[in-house]
Amino acid sequence: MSRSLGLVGLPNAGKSTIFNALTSGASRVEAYPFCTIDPHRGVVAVPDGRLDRLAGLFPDKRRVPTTIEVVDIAGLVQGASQGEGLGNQFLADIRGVDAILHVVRCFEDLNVAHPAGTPDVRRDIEIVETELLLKDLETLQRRRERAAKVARTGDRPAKAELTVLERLVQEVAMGNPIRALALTEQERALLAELAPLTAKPVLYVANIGEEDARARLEEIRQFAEAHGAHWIPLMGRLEAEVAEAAEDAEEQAVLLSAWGLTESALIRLVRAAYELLGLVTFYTVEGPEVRAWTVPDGTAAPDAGAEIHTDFRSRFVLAEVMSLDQLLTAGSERALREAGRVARGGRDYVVRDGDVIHFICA
Ligand SMILES: Nc1nc2c(ncn2[C@@H]2O[C@H](COP(=O)(O)OP(=O)(O)OP(=O)(O)O)[C@@H](O)[C@H]2O)c(=O)[nH]1
Ligand SMILES: [Mg+2]
Repeated sequence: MSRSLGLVGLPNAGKSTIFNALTSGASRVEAYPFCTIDPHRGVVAVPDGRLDRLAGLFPDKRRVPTTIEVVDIAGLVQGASQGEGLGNQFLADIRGVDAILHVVRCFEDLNVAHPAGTPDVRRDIEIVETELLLKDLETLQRRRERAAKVARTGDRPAKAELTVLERLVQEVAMGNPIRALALTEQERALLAELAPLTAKPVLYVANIGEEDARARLEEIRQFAEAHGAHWIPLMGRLEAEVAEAAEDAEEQAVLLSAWGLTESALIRLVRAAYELLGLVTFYTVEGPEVRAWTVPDGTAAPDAGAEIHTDFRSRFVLAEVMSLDQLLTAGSERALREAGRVARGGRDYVVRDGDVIHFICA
């Protein structure tokens, strides 16, 4: 299943521009059915040099990259949590994503209105986060009222839930996002049900124009550091123009290099998002395909197999595991086998980034 990233931010921060940079041209996965469903959702192929090199060993097989979904979410204004602007639609959109790409406007342009006059990194970030916090506060308070009512009847679980909710309401009311809290098992279980917005991991994306943005980047850097968060700068409009003009990834790379950019926004964002979400990539060579798959770091082999087919979890017998680097050096699977470098993993084998796996199933 593809992971999804939601572009969130103030109106005119450049979310749709960045969406276009990520989903147009070479990065589109045309065969993917969701690609055309909705102009605000795109499924893109994850650029992966290792997959390309692996596929080079199997010239008659099709290369199938793993995918990631990007969602262009409507701009969020002050009061959005109370239904201002486009109201509550953005909430449903944010609830559905695995991580938030918080787009922060760093470009100057008098022709592009800013909802608060002029860009101010810290204030702009805070407007957006405050709305998310207010929405979570509302969710938690509503649940607290319900728990309080049941607790008055002497119900033990409701009393325990009420205690948990009291603390969470207090933290969120003080402006602490849920992702910043150290949670107990009990809190975690309750939150899994409530799916609060501020529990989602966030990556700050500084959208810079062609003018000097050093002062704003420094502010973002400091903000992110103080909050233990990741951030990346990118030139959204330039990247969108290049992605639209280029026929394929190679041409895109050539055009970007003229601007001194060595990697596309997509490559950099995907890498940052994988790190943020703790994801690893493993590979399979089966039938007509050489294919990349994404799983959370720490996934055991039967669960990784279930990405391919749900049956694989129960039918799992063993995993034959090769390291992609060793396979590339050996030049063929056969050479690697003869050198005795194909490992066998049981049900408790934990998949590592860069594994090439044959799943042996009953
Ligand atoms: N000058 C300049 N304009 C930019 C840059 N990036 C985006 N824009 C322009 O800013 C305007 C708003 O960009 P969008 O990408 O539509 O912004 P958005 O965040 O999707 O806005 P909403 O959908 O209204 O929330 C467009 O006219 C873009 O062309 C930039 O780096 N420099
Ligand atoms: Mg937009």
